[in-house]
Amino acid sequence: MREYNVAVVGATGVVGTEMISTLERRNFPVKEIILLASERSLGRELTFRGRDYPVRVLNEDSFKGVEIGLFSAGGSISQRFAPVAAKEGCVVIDNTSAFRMEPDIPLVIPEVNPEDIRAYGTRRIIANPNCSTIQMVVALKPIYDVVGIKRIVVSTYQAVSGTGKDAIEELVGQTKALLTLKEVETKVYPHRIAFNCLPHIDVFLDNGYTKEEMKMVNETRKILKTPSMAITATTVRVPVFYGHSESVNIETERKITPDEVREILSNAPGVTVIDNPDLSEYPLASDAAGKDDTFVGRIREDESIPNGINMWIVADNIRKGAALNAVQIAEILIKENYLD
Ligand code: L14
Repeated sequence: MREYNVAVVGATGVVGTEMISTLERRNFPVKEIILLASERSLGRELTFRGRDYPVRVLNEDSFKGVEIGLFSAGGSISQRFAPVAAKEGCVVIDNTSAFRMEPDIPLVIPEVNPEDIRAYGTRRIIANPNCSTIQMVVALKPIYDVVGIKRIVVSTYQAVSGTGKDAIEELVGQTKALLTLKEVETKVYPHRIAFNCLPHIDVFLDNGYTKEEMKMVNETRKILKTPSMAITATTVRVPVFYGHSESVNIETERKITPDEVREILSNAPGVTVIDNPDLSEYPLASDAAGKDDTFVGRIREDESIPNGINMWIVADNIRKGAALNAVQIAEILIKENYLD
């Protein structure tokens, strides 16, 4: 079997390290792994398949001979280096929001629109959607295919790991400080995240929504190819380390019962239904962390309208929300022979 030279950009980060372990876990056909990060990580080594590899400093010459680039080092790094990698013949799978909404860049969830991958075309960049978008659309697409969806109302409960290591440390530090009556330091987020909920993820836009909220709206429309679907989002940071949870309300075109939704989702790729309220069984971030699937439960009728369904959707934001989705895209590139 052919093997490929794979670069991980942002290799020392929360998503980067998960990308490395995902390549390993899924037995991705890696010929050579190239680990790239900023100067801050110089001197570090990371393990891949039992061997230690040095972390190299990302620069203009990093992509010679690289065939697949998994980028997760922030939007400005992607803006600058994804085109450099593409010029060297590398296909970039970009985990940042830098290119997602550009019309000639595919935005892909493998369970939803794998056929869009082949159109990476001249720019040689494929965008990985936002973590909150991915898990919601993985669960909604099978329902959309059967009865259509008119409107989505979503509120998220997002883990701090999405922001990175500093945010994980901030939640640990603040929790310890509060429990030992010490002074609380706040650096990463504008307010204390420990024992709190912050209705603020990414920056605020002119319309009063956050950029994270508008990513959910615009990315969902692009992936489903429904440019005018009614979607509204409220994204909230909660003191959870791994796993995003979402309360999702949909209004469908045609009537569907909760039993039918459970049946459809039980057969949907990448979805596990956990819905036994009598036994207090429903998806939890603490159970989803470290797993690949998207978990759906609390499926029930929205009794305030004729065709409404409510549900609770949970996934590991670093796995399906980032690293796993990116590696799945790379797997399709290979399997379908989309790489030249
Ligand atoms: O990829 O949780 O658009 O702070 C940017 C915000 C990822 C999550 C993206 C967070 C997100 C991140």
